[in-house]
Amino acid sequence: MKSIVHDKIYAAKANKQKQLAVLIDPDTPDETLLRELVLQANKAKADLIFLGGSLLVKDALDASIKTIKSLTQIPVILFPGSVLQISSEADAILFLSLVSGRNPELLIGSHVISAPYIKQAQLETLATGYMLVDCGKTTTAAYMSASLPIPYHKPEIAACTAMASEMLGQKFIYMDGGSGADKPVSTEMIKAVQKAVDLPIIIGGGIRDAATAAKICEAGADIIVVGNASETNPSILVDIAKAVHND
Ligand code: 1GP
Repeated sequence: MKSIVHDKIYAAKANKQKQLAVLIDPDTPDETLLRELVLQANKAKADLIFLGGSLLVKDALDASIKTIKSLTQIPVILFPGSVLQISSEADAILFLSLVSGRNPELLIGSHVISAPYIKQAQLETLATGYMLVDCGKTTTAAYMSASLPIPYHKPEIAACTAMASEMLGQKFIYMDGGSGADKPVSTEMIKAVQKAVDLPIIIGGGIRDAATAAKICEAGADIIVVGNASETNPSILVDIAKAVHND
């Protein structure tokens, strides 16, 4: 089993280096914006590119990866909203268990269906305990997963969920307010999870500026994910990266 991306993330954590992941929606309306996002990700020295979405309406996954890969060396990691989002063109896939929910399909069902395809594609798998957190509005992720997110003011639920994920052998924790969340996951919740586990912690949803990214890193996040804000203004990535990398 490959572990190139896994090792890169763990090495950065060991060196106390925070990382920036740029989330790209393969449905990105036009190729010009896709190219601009990748160019700004390069300029920002972003560490990872996540690619995926809770609901995709175009069949553009492979084509998007080819475009991205023609423009950058940054590893492309699938962030799949469903079993349809698998591509051998990517470097790795977040093998997500939706541990905040109690939907068996997203805890094991989809994994069984996708495992042979992932194996055939020779994709590196990143076993991830994925938690949706209620950050103010019903997101596509919460709706599509038919699951209840963790309440915003319940850091102890997040901490216990992260602990269980670590005990089950997950290698990463991803706490997500969902794309376009009104506000990011609270620093109290991030601190509680960081105290509870030794795993790299990925935080996404509603992070729109450098100051917020810095606060979230300080609370214990190892990887900051930025999606919506970069689509609206790709050049914000440079500012956010400076805060994340502490440049
Ligand atoms: C969503 O964590 C990601 O799953 C990123 O969210 O689009 O709000 O940055 P935003």
